[in-house]
Amino acid sequence: MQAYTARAHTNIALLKYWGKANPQEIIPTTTSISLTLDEFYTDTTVQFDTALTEDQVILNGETLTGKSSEKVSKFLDIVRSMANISTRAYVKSTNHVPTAAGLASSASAFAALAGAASRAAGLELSLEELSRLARRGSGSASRSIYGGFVEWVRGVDDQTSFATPLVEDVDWDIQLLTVVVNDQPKKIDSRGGMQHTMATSPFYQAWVDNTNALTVPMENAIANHDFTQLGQMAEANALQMHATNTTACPPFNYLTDASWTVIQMAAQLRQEGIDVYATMDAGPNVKLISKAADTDQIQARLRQLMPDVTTVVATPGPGLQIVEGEQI
Ligand code: 2P0
Repeated sequence: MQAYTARAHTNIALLKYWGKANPQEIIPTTTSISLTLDEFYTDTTVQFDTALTEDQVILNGETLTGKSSEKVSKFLDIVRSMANISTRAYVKSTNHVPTAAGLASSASAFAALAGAASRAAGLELSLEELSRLARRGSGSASRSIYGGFVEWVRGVDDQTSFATPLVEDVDWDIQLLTVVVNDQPKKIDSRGGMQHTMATSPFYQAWVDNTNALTVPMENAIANHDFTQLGQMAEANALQMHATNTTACPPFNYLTDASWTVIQMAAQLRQEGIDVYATMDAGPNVKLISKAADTDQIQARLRQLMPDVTTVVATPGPGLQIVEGEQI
């Protein structure tokens, strides 16, 4: 069968997904809103081949085994059942996401895999169907089907839970400046972390209610290019998400002293008139929602406070691309 290659860009949530109403089908408890990034993406080639007796998965030049390869095979099983085939596949994937930046790669990985695998299996899925399929690999992947600002409507089941674009071509000044802090704490993966928090934090339901109540205000801030409103809501939502982790039982925490230094730096810069806000995911790195015009000032302050820290600037990026063959 013909090989297909897809490129999907990663995304960062401004309104977060943190918990599943249905873990089997990955139906979230909250609607989330994200920005797809230009600089970081995954390229994945899939070819189904009757000569194979099992799926063969190569990530960044290394053959995957064990749990990681099982996760890909399980996802391919969904595609095979949709296409009514049982053929095994050859999957070759390259992540263009700097590991040190700690930016999520499962979003771009499963969006690219959904695109390449579905086409290689002979399916012609709509973007809505691709978003639903990508969601079943990793929730945040549902949003990486589209470029720009994207909303994943939580829905209630497989049919109703998918992402839609809010603004695909972002024509105003907004960027995410990732501050890569060095002191990586013990890793708790997001799947396990969100499940534990949901089961044990007494504040979890309050977080869900607050997040869902922010959906329309955040849509409006994006439509109005209201950077300040958007930044304020995103920072509050991120801090509230992390508060559910520190109030889980037993508690855990992705944020370190270095993360807090950056969060407090953003607050100080705002007092000095620079519009900059922090958002954090399942790790200690802080993404500063900022304007290109302020990059130099933000980086200068960072160098004063944390001389060894590195930064990665990312701007809004495009949606999924799929081509025939092994090159994109
Ligand atoms: C998000 N995160 O909205 C949130 C904020 C991390 C913090 O989506 O279990 O890898 O595969 O659906 O998508 C990371 O979780 O989790 C994530 P699964 P996923 O971006």
